[in-house]
Amino acid sequence: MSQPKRIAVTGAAGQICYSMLFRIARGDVYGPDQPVSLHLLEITPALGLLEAVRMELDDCAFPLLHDVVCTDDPKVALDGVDAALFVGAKPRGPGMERSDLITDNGKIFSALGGILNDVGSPDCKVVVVGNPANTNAYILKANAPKIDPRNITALTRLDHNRAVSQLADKSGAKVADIQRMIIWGNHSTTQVPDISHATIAGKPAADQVDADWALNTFIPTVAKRGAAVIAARGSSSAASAANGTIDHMATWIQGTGTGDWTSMAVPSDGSYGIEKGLVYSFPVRCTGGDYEIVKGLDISDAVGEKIKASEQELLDERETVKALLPT
Ligand code: NAX
Repeated sequence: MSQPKRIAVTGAAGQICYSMLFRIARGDVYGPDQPVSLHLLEITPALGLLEAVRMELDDCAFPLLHDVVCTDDPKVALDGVDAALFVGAKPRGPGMERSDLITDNGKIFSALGGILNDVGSPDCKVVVVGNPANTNAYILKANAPKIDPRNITALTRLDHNRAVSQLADKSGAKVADIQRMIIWGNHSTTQVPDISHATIAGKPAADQVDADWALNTFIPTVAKRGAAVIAARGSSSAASAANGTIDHMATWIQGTGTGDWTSMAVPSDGSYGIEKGLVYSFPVRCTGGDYEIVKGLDISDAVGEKIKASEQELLDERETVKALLPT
């Protein structure tokens, strides 16, 4: 068997991680032949709860789980890891928007970015889940210049999966028949779920659902799904967020498969006129452990306007957190 891949996970005693760690330990990110080590980070008051998570991981006797490190020291958690999943942050409660969290959570990511810069491996693959995810990833990236900036990403795969599910429901198709969904922009209510290039069993989705639904029902339903889950369960999405995070990492590492793409928030290279460096969700193809933004897609005026509005929100968020960005 090969050397274990080391995966750091922050906020490891929280609700998303309770749905996620067991699946990582079973091989859902790196595949069924790759041993893994988990480096679990929590704040000091949550270490007791984290110990309970470790006990349950032990009790599963996962053949691929090489070892588990539990710590409240980010230097220990992030030291030389192959992947880092930044989940730990304050979650949204009822009636809160993601942006309400921006200042409190931004500070966590500037501090962790500095530590990742000191102890992280330059090619570590990073996904930020803690909200506001895109801007937290931006802050992390700005504070970790030694890490390959292309490897600092944020989660919009949950939104992508929500979009696929809504389209399947509306069209009566199977989820497995849907390809080439896109989430553009910020993981927020300005995100742009876009079926313009999606296919259902190889045929254009846009021919199978009406355009008014795609613009005026589908987009807000997907964009506000997080708030709908909070309203229904009194706390934010956990199992589906864990699943989205695992999908994000597994697709990045194992590939998108023939003809398909996925959505990842990645540093913009200027594609589609989006400001370079902003962590913005694009359609991406993944192969060989790397990703590339899908280029040259036609964008309608209606979608184009929304794409720019989501970019503007990210520019505004960047302005709000500028004190956390090194000059
Ligand atoms: P929980 O409150 O259940 O867990 C968060 C954990 O993070 C807690 O155990 C806390 O002690 C820990 N923590 C706080 N600060 C930390 C730090 N500096 N270092 C390490 N650990 C720290 O929240 P949970 O429901 O797991 O949500 C975690 C984050 O994911 C929240 O910010 C939430 O808003 C965000 N989400 C992001 C989603 C996305 O698609 N990008 C969707 C789901 C979720 O809303």
